[in-house]
Amino acid sequence: MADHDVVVIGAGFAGLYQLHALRELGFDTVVFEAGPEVGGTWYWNRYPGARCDIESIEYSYSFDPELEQEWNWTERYAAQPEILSYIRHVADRHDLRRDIRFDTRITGLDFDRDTGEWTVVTETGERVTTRFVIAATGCLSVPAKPRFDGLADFTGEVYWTWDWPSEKVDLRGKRVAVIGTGSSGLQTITAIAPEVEHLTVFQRTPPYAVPAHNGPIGPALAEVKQRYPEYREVSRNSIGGAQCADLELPFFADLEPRAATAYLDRRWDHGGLCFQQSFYDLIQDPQANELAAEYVRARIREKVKDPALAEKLTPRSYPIAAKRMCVDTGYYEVYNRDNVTLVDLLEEPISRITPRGIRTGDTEREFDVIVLATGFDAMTGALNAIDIRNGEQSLARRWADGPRTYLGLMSAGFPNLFTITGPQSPAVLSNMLTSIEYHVEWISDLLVHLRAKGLNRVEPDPAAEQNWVDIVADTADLTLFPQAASWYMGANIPGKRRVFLPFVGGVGVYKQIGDGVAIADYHGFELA
Ligand code: N01
Repeated sequence: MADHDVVVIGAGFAGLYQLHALRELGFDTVVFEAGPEVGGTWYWNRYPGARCDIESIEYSYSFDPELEQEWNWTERYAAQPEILSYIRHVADRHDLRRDIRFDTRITGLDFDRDTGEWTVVTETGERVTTRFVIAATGCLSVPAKPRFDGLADFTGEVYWTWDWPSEKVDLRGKRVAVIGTGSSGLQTITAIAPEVEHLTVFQRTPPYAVPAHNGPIGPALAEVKQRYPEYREVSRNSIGGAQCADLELPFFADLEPRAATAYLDRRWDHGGLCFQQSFYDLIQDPQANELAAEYVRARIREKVKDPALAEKLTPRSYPIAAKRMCVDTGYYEVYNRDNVTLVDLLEEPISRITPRGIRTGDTEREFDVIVLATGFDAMTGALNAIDIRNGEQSLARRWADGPRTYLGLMSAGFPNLFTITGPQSPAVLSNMLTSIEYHVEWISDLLVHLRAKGLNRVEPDPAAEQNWVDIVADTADLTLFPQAASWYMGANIPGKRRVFLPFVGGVGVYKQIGDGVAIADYHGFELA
């Protein structure tokens, strides 16, 4: 008899809801969390300016209607401290902490085919057995740590955005370097520029950033609270798991040029990631994509006073939205400040970090602080960081040529092991909260179904899995996504096989497939 029915790994948004859902259903469930507190991503990523790029009204749980009514977001896009307070509040409200083992990193999972149990191994060597394991380990939780020669010899302070100290870091009067201009870098740069003596940004690939138009949430929240159930239903059936202010989504080819630009204007003025839904086929039609890309380039030229600098900040080498777009609050304007310098690494790559600063070519710039905002080993990193075995094979080995899953939920040969927002599900292409809730509820329903039938084992049929792997790859190939060297493709991790990791078909389509599979007696899964 196993120690537990279910072990959940991770106490972020996904793990917490999974614990709550299974506890309500009467499963003996325990959560292991590597950190000392709930929150996952939102616990660790506390760098200056950290903020969600999905609107607060959407980036919240829908499973608890009272919580929906009682919680009051203050801003259109919540900052990290507010999101962490929310997660803590949920943990307290549902008394979740008593079933969470903090400061306990899981390093191994071993499935015994004879007993049908998983042995879960912690960093300290403790072993716990369980019938089911649910990895709620996050999509962007294992940092990419690019090698910078000399970093260890730097005599100043070094901070990684994903592991920012919890105590205040005083950057006033300091010469600060930031390496990386994805979402984390961009938010850090915008927040610290007014504070530091001098900021030098080391940019390799310029991002496309759209304005957030962030501000107090105002009456919008009260209005949505009156119709939250219907509102959520629309989001669950949308492309991205969140909705745009106007739901109209035209095909580019149906629009006259002036009308197409008017759509871009509307989205730009509204702000946020909905810009990439200006046209239904923005990420498929190269012409639509180029129009949107050129639109952003023109906006950058408007915002940055120095034309040569504006050009360096202008993305040209990849389609817009093929790398995750950034949502900014005054990012480009930062470069109009006298205390900010941009170093274009395409012109002068970093040769090494020296004890006093950073050397590019023959130039050495001196710094007091280096901030690294260099991204994550996305989607598969956290799973591959655990030695997951089924007696014969390791999951990492099986996934050497890219993840192999059925619906992003399970992998053949690894029974009773689920992933929440795993690779080959919409996950990072969606509002994570919508996708998390869908997976938690889908997995919970399946466990109830197994229990009701007196069954205790489930795994994908290899043919169904192959089919899904093909669907994920084929649909991605219909888009412009593969044209960018992005973390969606695993391109930021040396040696990682380049395959498109999430499912591009959208949250609503994915839900239809997932619901259909469940209704058809879990078609494509072997239940035993
Ligand atoms: O990471 P990234 P991130 N030398 O991979 C550069 C979510 N998120 O942490 O593009 C020099 O996007 C790299 O350059 P390049 C969101 O989904 C959300 O910023 O590889 N530079 C790039 O500029 C996001 O997309 C929020 O050429 C190097 C940067 O580092 C995802 O997390 C906030 C380098 C990495 O950018 C990841 O974002 C934060 C090297 N050796 C994160 N290696 C919000 O909700 C890498 N770079 C707003």
